[in-house]
Amino acid sequence: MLGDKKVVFSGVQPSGNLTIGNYLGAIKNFSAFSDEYRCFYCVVDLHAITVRQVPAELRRRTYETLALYMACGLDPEKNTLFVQSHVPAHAELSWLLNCYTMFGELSRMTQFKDKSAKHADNINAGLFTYPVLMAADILLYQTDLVPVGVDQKQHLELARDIAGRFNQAYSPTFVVPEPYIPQSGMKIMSLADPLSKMSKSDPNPNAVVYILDDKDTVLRKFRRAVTDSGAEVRPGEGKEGISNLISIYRCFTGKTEEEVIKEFEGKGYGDFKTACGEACADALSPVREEFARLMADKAYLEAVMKKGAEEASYAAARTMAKVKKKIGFIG
Ligand code: AQP
Repeated sequence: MLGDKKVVFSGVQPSGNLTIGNYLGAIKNFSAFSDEYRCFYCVVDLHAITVRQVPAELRRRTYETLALYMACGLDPEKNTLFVQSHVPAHAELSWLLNCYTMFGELSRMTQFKDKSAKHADNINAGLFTYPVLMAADILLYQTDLVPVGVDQKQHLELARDIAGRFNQAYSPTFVVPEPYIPQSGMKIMSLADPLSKMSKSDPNPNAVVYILDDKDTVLRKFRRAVTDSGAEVRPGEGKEGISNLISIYRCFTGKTEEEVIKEFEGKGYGDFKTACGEACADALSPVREEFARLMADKAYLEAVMKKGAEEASYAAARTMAKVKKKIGFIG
């Protein structure tokens, strides 16, 4: 709680062009909290450098991610929108929490295993301690609720364990956060390999639909999506590609599984893929337009970042003072 409101925190890494996985699993759901909760939405650039980034691209994507937050409906007057590296308390609390996190716990994180396999030439310590920084992000704001995609559930459980451990070692200090994984926040899978997650850092652009792809590109990518040799639009074993497309279609149209199956009865995969592309492109078209408008006004984006960093720093300072006192540091 902050004041009389419960707190929501979430973040997205500026580590690539944002995908419909980031949109459906996370950002699309953020604005629903703005009226009732005190909301902090962060562009987590410190997380992004666990994988090598080209500096100019990281800078550009940081602006773009902030602009996308707003283009997806987040009003900076109602939400604190900020960049993680502008609030040094994230890194500071992360160090402290490292000392309350076990090596064995971090070793079990599936994202670490996946990313170390993908970046075998750069298995840095930051990649390993990434979930501790994520715990710091969340606990710093006394967060009650964290809207994330289902792929982040394991990290959130660790944040809860760290909070509980610290509270038990001293006295209640951190709110123990709950995940908020909306029904529409299903795990969106790659269009080229429906057994792996759709990821913004996937080197195959046909595997991924980006939020900012134009309509023709979206339609082409859905048409090329990998499916099985069957013809019936229905989820099932060995039909991971079609199951994924059904999830995506449902997220964009709000239809139930039964409604989708009925709608495409007697029609082939081709018709269904076209309908998926149309639904996706139509939903994203207003986002793309608003994004272009916002990106043309860098001074405004910088003013939003500055205001957000001030608001976040103020809230973070309260938690840091409490934590340092409990640990025994001289204030
Ligand atoms: N495929 C997905 N399905 C559902 N939700 C997803 N999210 C990401 N991909 C999917 C959700 O998006 C939010 C922000 O993710 P992130 O940028 O912090 O990092 P990530 O989960 O590692 O996302 P990516 O796209 O896979 O990035 P890279 O390729 O850089 O690692 C989170 O809430 C996440 O659940």
